[in-house]
Amino acid sequence: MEKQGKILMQKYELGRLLGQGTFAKVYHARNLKTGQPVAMKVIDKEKIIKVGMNDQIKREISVMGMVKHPNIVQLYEVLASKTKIYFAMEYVKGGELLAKVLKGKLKEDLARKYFQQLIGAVDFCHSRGVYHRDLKLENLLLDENGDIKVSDFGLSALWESRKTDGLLHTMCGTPAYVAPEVINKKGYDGAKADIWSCGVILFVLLAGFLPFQDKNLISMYMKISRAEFTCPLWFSPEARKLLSRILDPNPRTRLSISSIKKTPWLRKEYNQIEAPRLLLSPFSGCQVESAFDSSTLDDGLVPKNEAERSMKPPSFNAFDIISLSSGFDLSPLFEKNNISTHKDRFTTTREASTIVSKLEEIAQVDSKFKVLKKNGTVTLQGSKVGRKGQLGIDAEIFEVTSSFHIVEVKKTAGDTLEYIQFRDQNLKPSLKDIGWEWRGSEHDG
Ligand code: ISQ
Repeated sequence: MEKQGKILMQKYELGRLLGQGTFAKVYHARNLKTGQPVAMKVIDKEKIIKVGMNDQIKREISVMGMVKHPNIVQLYEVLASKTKIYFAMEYVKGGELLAKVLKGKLKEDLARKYFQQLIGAVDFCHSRGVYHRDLKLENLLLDENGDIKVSDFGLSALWESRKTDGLLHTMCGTPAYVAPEVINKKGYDGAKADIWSCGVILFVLLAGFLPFQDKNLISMYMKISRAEFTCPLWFSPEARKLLSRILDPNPRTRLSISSIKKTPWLRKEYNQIEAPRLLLSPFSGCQVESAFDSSTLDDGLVPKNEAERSMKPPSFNAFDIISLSSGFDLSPLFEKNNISTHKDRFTTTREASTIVSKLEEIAQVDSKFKVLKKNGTVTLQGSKVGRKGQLGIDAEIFEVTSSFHIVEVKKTAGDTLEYIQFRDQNLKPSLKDIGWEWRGSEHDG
């Protein structure tokens, strides 16, 4: 009989170690109920706090939950214990692209295919304001179909370079993929810095070695700053031209993603995997659809077209989960100084439609509020004028998993005291009825 691994939260069985960094370990794991294999990233909260994780890293963690793309390792779920944070991610079978390159340079057509997929994934993230900031070959995995999956979109800053043997050994722990403006600490555009790293990756795929290498770190910095690199003889003229426009030390004149996509080298046998149209809002399943479909919307708010109809509420991301988990509340760092806002959070295992019905029910007691519904937000508009005008309340529903929602209730207008009174006398008791749990308030400012 097979030895059973450690059981995590009665949900996953942990298996072998897949990778290790300073703050995190990745294990192969299996969902006990479905049997689905996952890559489980285990992060030590204490270690992160100890080193004074900067704002950027905290923000980056949030990114993982926001991006769903066929060429990006997907985050399925975030779990948290007192001391650890667990990211259950898509398990990618085919290993690292690095291992393939270590065996030798790739043929131009294969390098093109990987580069097309990489650019597609990066473009997808950039168009949503998400930047990787640490793109390198080690972050590119291969799935069972031989397609690329970019890992650590969001967590890369937590990883230290791993030791590898062979051809690319010297690049570990070096700024080999880092754009000149990042090295020079001038303040940089995340999109242009990622594009530079993509250029370095393309060079490595085609050459089998790094474009900027030197035993002396200062000399290496100099080479990067001046974009001093030489293409091997076997590079085609189109590939050379593309690389010279991507590895441009001036971020302003460096090719943009849209220009890269138009270049003859990339367009040849263009085989980008199409990303589904709406991937930023994983408010999935028919439960949400039914909660917000036109029949339940107020007249004035019925979506007019398909694009509007597909607008769904955003999902809570990993950062929010971490913020909510005890001893790791980072939210005050990110909230705007706006003294007029007051927020409360509730969690529930009920469906989105039930949440909406309950809010409607509460609003209609004593005809206190008019209810408007749009894009995952239920707006309660006070029907009476209070001390500071009509009370306005927005309740935003976020899907964490299909069976777990967070409802963020926010005062948008009117008097704070009236809001608190409504929350404590109407909202909290009614929500308790259906098993909601109040997760605390935030008063900005
Ligand atoms: C997914 N699958 C295999 C290995 C992994 C390593 C890090 C992040 C995600 C992964």
